[in-house]
Amino acid sequence: MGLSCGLVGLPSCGKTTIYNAITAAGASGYGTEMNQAIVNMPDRRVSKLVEIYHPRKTVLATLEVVDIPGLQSSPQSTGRGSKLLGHIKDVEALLHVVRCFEDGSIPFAYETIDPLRDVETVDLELMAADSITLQNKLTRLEKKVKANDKDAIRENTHCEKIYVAIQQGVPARKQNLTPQEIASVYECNLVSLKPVLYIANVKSMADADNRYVKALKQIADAENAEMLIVCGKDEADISQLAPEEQQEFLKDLGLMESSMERLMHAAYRILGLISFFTVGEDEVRAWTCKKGDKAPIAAGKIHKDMEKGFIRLEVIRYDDLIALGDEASVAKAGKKRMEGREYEVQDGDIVTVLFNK
Ligand SMILES: Nc1nc2c(ncn2[C@@H]2O[C@H](COP(=O)(O)OP(=O)(O)O)[C@@H](O)[C@H]2O)c(=O)[nH]1
Ligand SMILES: [Mg+2]
Repeated sequence: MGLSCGLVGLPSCGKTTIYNAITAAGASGYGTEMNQAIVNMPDRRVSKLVEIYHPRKTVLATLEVVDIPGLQSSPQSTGRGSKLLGHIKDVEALLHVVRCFEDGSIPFAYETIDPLRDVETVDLELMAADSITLQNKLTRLEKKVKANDKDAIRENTHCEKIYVAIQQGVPARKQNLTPQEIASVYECNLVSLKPVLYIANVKSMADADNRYVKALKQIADAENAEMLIVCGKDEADISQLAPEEQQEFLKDLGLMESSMERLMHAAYRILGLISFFTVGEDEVRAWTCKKGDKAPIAAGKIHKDMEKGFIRLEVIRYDDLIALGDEASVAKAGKKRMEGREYEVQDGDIVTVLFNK
């Protein structure tokens, strides 16, 4: 495990509120401390599989969500927020919450609501941190470059290029970096390189197309990022209710599913994750792996021995199982497959691992 995403954004944009909605943890809104939780990945497919197998145990995939407070509205000094930036370094993706609601009673750093200004402000702070990281790396490389070390010279060129673009105000994730350039700054763990999911926090779904949301959508589109609209406050309240009641309220709000469910799925996507399943009377379980992971790696998520002694993978597709009703029918239809070490596990695969113990 260990993959996590962090909520970032200016103070009072709604991070803790949304964290509460995701985790139903009821964290206090005022803390300057970081909140952190392992959250179950909602997955309707698991519920369907449970209807088929009636397992004794059901386990969902999980994702770590961190509520990172403390980004300031005016990044002037370099030292400030270093602890916070450390937390940002620890997460693999950023859920960037942007205040898209007007409410005079809720203090905010600015008089006005302005998503572009807010996003730029947060990006500035991320880039300030990356500047320092890159400068340090460039200093470390100096000696080797002078000694004509080929690798160091290449890394130096890449780091300088990224550094210069950051000075011009372009976050690393928007620099269209090549795989080689990314490799050169891999150890820097640049925060402005982390994938971003934008979250437009609105008061109600009636505001879903207000001008602030539109402005944020433009920002997201310009960098090929996703944007989700959530009613942080309402969803946080709803998450405290019993599941049946939650459905009622969501309907009242005109929502089919909790936007937290959509949010979690989007976070999964930007982290490049997929789910596969193991099924049986004992347990129905969702597992997480990276898109593109080969069969032995995915099997290793279940048990390290399965990776070491991997022989092959029996795979059926979730959709085939649902369409045909049971495993025997899937097999009869010729849709049960045997896959080897080179097979890339797909989202929705139901697998059995054959391995040497
Ligand atoms: N009206 C309204 N208020 C919200 C919404 N989201 C958050 N708030 C309020 O805004 C204030 C700041 O939210 P909080 O989550 O603590 O912001 P954080 O500083 O980003 O963690 C709290 O009083 C919340 O109740 C929303 O969608 N609508
Ligand atoms: Mg907070």
